[in-house]
Amino acid sequence: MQRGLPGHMQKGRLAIAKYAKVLDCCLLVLDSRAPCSTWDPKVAKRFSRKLLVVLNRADLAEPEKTRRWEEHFKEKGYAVEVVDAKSGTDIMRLRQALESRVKGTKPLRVAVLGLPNTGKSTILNRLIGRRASRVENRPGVTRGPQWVRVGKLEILDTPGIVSKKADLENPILAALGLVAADSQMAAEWLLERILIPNSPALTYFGLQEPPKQGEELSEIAKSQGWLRQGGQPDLARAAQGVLAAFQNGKLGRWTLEEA
Ligand SMILES: Nc1nc2c(ncn2[C@@H]2O[C@H](COP(=O)(O)OP(=O)(O)OP(=O)(O)O)[C@@H](O)[C@H]2O)c(=O)[nH]1
Ligand SMILES: [Mg+2]
Repeated sequence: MQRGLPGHMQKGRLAIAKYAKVLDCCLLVLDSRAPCSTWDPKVAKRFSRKLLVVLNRADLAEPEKTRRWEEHFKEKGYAVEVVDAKSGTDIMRLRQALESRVKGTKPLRVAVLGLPNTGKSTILNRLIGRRASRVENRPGVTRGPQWVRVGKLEILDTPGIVSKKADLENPILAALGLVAADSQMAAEWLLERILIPNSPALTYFGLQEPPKQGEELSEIAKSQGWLRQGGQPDLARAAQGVLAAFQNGKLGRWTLEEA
């Protein structure tokens, strides 16, 4: 057991070890905005050629950078599909990629793995065409592994797994809403990157130009009227507002990591 991780995430990892032998394929669900931070080297090693990389949330990432990430994983020898599971874009291609792996009459056993809140249950629901698994916009929603069958596919939804304790402190993962870390730290980290000239984030927050480094959060708090009693900027409120807007795509499409 790894210390410092929530209980069901540890159990999730043990369950995967148990199921790995019976699985024919593993969908490793990555967030297209941060494919490197959401990559799981242990899962990749365990499943190797059985791995199919899913670049999800393509609707929130920069298309050209997503193409580069797709190439990157292909060059490493992995099968890759780019999807937006929320609207269902390109899910058909993912289903066909899975069906092409079916051999004879035996069902293909597929697990959906990835960090919490990457969209695993949404992908499963899309693949099977109904709401079999609960979906919510917060990490830790799926509590235990669950098998669902559709045609010749037997799909296992799993609880999101944080494989490294460092992930819990990674500002990128916190900015994406995949782990619950210090939101002020995550918002500051994010704003330094996205409050650049011509950024849609500037327009969204009513700023004329990028604030000085270190003053981003307080400038936004002032422009949005997020103030505490006495008129001081409410930085905690501003951090929540910034992260929510970013995670909902209101600040434009961003890819935070380069291939
Ligand atoms: N914009 C966008 N949102 C998505 C996409 N896929 C999933 N979501 C949203 O992301 C949130 C999390 O989705 P889930 O399917 O519950 O994520 P999960 O990986 O199963 O989460 P856990 O069970 O907690 O590990 C939900 O609000 C989904 O609607 C996508 O491609 N684009
Ligand atoms: Mg889930």
